[in-house]
Order: sequence, then structure tokens, then C-alpha cells
Amino acid sequence: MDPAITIETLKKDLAELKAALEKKTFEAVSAEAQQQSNLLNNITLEIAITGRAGAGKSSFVNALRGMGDDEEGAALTGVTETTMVPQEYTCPTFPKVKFWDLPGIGTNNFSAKEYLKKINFSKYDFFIIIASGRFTEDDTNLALEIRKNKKKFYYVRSKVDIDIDNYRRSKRINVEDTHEMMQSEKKTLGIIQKESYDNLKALGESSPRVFLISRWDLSKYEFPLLQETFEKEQDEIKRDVLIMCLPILTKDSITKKKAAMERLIRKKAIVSCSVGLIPLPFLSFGFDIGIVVLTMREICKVFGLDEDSLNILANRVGKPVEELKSAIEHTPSTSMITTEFVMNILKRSAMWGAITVVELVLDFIPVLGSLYGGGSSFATTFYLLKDFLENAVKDAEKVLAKAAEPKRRK
Ligand SMILES: Nc1nc2c(ncn2[C@@H]2O[C@H](COP(=O)(O)OP(=O)(O)O)[C@@H](O)[C@H]2O)c(=O)[nH]1
Ligand SMILES: [Mg+2]
Repeated sequence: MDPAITIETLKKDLAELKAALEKKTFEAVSAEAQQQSNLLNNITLEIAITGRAGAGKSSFVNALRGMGDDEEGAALTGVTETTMVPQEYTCPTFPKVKFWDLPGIGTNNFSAKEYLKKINFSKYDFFIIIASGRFTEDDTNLALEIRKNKKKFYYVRSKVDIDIDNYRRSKRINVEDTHEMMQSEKKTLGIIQKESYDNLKALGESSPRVFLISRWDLSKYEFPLLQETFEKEQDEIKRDVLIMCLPILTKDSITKKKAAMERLIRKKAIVSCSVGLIPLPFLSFGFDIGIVVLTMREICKVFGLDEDSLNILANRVGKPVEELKSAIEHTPSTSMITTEFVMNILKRSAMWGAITVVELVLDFIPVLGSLYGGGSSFATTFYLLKDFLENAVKDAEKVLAKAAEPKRRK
């Protein structure tokens, strides 16, 4: 198989890395890489979803995990809340990312302060306050308390799909008329946006921002904007974890995941220089094959190409998992990604006969040459992972397109 990346793209990457290294010493960059290279497994992120009973909290948690409501392990929806205990739901691929389905505000007559104490306020990274109609004093009191405690929160208005439907019915919109359908959607969103703004303003919020969503399609309305907003307000590391853990909704989410994964690969390649190098009989140098295997598996998960993610997606879109898998051309299933698999790529790759890539790396980043095997370890790890990533991105795009195709008639 031809490599998915060329020497030219590699040069571009190396030039960027070189520029980054000019700002800091290699030791500093290396220490930082050590700390951050395992971020998908050791950075925790706890997102709290709160709001009144029936607002759509549990449904939103399921949507954030890319799941339907009827799946095993999904949050129960449409049920009356009886407990005051936050329910924990982990991201299906990286369990250090958690979505907390909080008890309904206002159900037990707690003050906002008491409520926050009950739910163990301090552990959450940020809050999402959901309402399906009007926001109430309970919501704004909670927001006020969260703000006092210097944490971020976002107002979300759920179920806008229902509002759009209702508007269309009341105006007898012709469903065949795409223009009318689009106009009526825009019109309804405008109305809700204004209503929510006035509603929160009347409750004392000075310049409220509300994000309109439907749990049935997070790629639509204002979920993408909400996602962008909360990502922006996280530190770099948590932002990348968020990007890599949220489900793939659009091509744009694939692009963002790719950039985050590239940042991670750079760190992994740097770390690979300073760990024990394993010599391989057919290569003139050693490198840490374990890092490569693990990262390739992580790439599969991030791009929804592992078995679990594919099953979840198949269930969500109501298609057989085999149909989605048929769109994957390059990426092997995670169980196939082993040391042997990586060695086979190396054996087959003509580039490794001549050590061009290693020379190239040392050309750009000579400091690696001073570490025993550093240049070759970096080059091998970097090159293998970038190549794997390029292919995974192509496959993820194909799976996304396949999932969106109209269902086949039986
Ligand atoms: N159409 C539509 N229904 C929703 C949406 N979000 C939640 N629901 C429905 O609203 C009801 C209450 O949702 P649930 O998530 O259980 O609310 P919770 O009490 O806040 O956890 C359920 O029947 C959901 O299916 C949405 O965005 N669109
Ligand atoms: Mg619930």
C-alpha cells in the first residue's frame, strides 16, 4: 500500500515542529510531551447537565455520547426523577470524560446553594443548564451561584425540533417546498432566540446567550456553536480531549479531531525518543513499537472506527453495522492492530530501506541526533502514526457519508 503521506507533507510538519522548538528548549518540550502524551487516558473532564425535570437532560447526555435512548447503558429518558444523586455516564471510548445527569433543579425545594453542595459542585469542569420552554428562577439562581464560584455555564434551549414542527403545522407549510421549510425553521429559531433572551433578561441576566438544540440532531441548529464555545473556554489540553471524545457529527468535527490528533502525535513521537528503544531485526535502529500500537488504537476510537463506536453509530442511524464497515477501506479493526501489524508495515514500506525519513528529521531537528536512537525513533513513530491518521480520516469521512445515506429498502 502506498503511504498516505508524502515527504512534502512530512517536511511541512517538521518545519512546524522546528518552529515550536525554537521557542522552547528541547528539554522543556520533552517534559511537556511526557506529561501530556497520555491525555486521553489520564485527563479527566466532568461535564454537568442540569435543568428542571423533563427539560431533556438525560436525552442530551445520550446525544453527547452519540447514543440512542434505548441502548444498553443509556440514561433513562421520559422518567420522573426520584433521586438527588447525580448519575454518571462516561464517554463510550475514553471513560475519563464524564457526563453527569444531575437531579432536576427545583424538585426538592433546595436553594441553588444547597443544590450545588448536594451535587458536589467543585468537581465539574463546566455546567449546561437546559430548559425545554421558559427558563425559571431556579435556573437563573443556579447560574448566579455557579458564576459566583467562578465556573462556566451555558444556557441551552432543547427540543427546538418540536417548536419548528408546531410552527409549520400552524402555518400550513408545504413540506415539499424546501424554501418554505427552510424559512419556517429560520423563523422559529429567531422567535425562540428572542423569547429565551427576553425570558432570561426578565430574570435578571444582563446579556444572556442561549444555544438552541435538538437532541435528535446535534449537527443542526446551535449545538456546533455551543461546542465551539465551550471548547474555546477550556485550557488547551482539556479542549483537545473534548474534541477527540465528542461524537462525529459533521465533516468539520473530523477536521477538528484531525488537528487535535496531530498535536498528540507530535507529543507521542517526542516521548518515543526518550523511552527504551526496542531493536527490530530488520531495521538498523530501534523504536518504541508499543506507543505506536496504542496510539493507532486510540486513533480508531477518536475517529469512530473501532467496534464499539461503529455499533453505537449503527444503532443511532438504524443501519446494520456491516453496512457502515463496508465504507472503511484502510483502517484495520482494533484487534488487528498489534506489534506484528506495525512490523509488517515497516517491512513493506520502501521508505525504510533508505533512511530518508530519519535523515530528514535530523535535518530539521538536529537535537534528536544527540539522543541515542532519537532521530530514528521520532521519525518512525511520527511517520507511522501520521500515515495511519491520514487513512483513518478518509475512512471516518466515508463512514459518515455512509451513515447519512438514505436507508436501503428491504
Ligand atoms: N423532540 C424532542 N424531544 C426531546 C428532546 N429532548 C428530550 N426530549 C423528550 O423529552 C422528554 C423528557 O426528556 P428527558 O431527557 O427524560 O428529560 P430530563 O427529565 O430532563 O432528564 C423525553 O420524552 C424525551 O424524549 C429534543 O431535543 N427533541
Ligand atoms: Mg432524566
